[in-house]
Amino acid sequence: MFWQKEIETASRSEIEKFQLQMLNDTISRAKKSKFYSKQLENVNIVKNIEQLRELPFTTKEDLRNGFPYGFLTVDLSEVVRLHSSSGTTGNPTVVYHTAQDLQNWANISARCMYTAGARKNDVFQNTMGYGLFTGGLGFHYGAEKLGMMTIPIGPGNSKKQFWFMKNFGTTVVHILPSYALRLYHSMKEDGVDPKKDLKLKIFFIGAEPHTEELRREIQNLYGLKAFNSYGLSEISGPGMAFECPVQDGMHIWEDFVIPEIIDPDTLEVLPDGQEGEFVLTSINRQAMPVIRYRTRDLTRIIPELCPCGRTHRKIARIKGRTDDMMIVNGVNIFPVQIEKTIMNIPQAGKNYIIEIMKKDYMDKLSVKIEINENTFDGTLEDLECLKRKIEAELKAETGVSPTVTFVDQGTLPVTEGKAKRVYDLRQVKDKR
Ligand code: DLL
Repeated sequence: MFWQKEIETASRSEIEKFQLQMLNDTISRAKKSKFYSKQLENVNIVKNIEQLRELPFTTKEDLRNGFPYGFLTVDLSEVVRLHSSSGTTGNPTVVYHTAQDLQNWANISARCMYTAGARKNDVFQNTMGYGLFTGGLGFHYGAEKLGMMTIPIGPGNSKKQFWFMKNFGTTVVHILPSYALRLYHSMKEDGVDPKKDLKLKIFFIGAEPHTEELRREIQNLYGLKAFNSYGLSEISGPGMAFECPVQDGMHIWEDFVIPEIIDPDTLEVLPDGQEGEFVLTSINRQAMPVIRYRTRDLTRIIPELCPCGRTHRKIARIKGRTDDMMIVNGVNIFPVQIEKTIMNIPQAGKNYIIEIMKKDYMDKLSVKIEINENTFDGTLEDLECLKRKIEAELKAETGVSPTVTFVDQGTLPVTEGKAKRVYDLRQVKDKR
């Protein structure tokens, strides 16, 4: 059931045949929503997959503008869950699921895990966040579907993590790549050697950009295989593309989504092999399908067939993004969220920069703000109070804990033209 040979090794023409059917079903379903009833007003039936290119794109902005129910295709009574983006700036993007959507998502997640070698007798520890973020619940149900004993431990508390690993013989772990490194070093501090003391075999790593080098390091430190996992909340969450044992690119499950790569400037569809923006059409979603959704992620489709025998095409490791979204320890943040918080505080000047660094293997966000000498004339204690107030507000806004430092007015760099606010000092370089 988890290795669906007929589907996963189907020929290109067979794949296109079922995709066409699913795409047309999706279009007629999507037209029940307020947004697509207008957007697809003149679209009736698509006769071949190529014609997908003629349909308009959907953007994150559209989803925000459609808040709260503009994309919903079913009666609210059919919806059994929602997931939503964090942050309070503007409308969040909210994604709705019917019971069938959750079933389909669990099935595709179970397929990913099976592909990487996880089996019913494995013990699965899920260190991803449970809640509005899709990492936790998404793979939770896939793991249970596969029949693994599932430990819904959630993120953080490293000592507890390896206590569970040791006592319950965890073999498979779902983890952020940045946290995998941090966890290893906590183990080391406590004298735990994962290679000797634990039974770990497989890590699923994803939700944030990481390099091939980092993957290799994780594999070497723990003595296991780490599989890259890609997904986004707008199309369910984790499980959309996943590595097979060949570990050279992630299979996009083409019975769940139709992938395209476009030039982000001209919006032209690019041939397989060329790098551009990843665009996805969900063809197996009920409550809220999206058509030609611009993910803003940069990658390319690998043209060669995979030696594993699966015919669903693969994408290369995600290279970066075409927008300014930052991913800090797996949490998605837009600079505008930080700007809005600062602008609401009169004592803070208007010039600021955001730095992201690595410290103790985790991402650290720091915000340097010029003090406004016209509106701030307090003591050093007042300054400390102000710093804590801004830090608390930034935490409430972004969900991470940034450090605020004040600098004198006029000391931050002033760029000509578009201000450069974000300095990502993590050096995510990529070889693929
Ligand atoms: O991050 C879903 C997920 C959870 C994927 C757990 C994998 C594992 P969002 O919070 O909506 O959903 O963020 C989606 O994260 O557009 C990419 O920019 C980035 N991203 C996700 N997976 C990877 C990956 C989840 N393997 C956004 N490599 C996406 C690089 C990734 N970036």
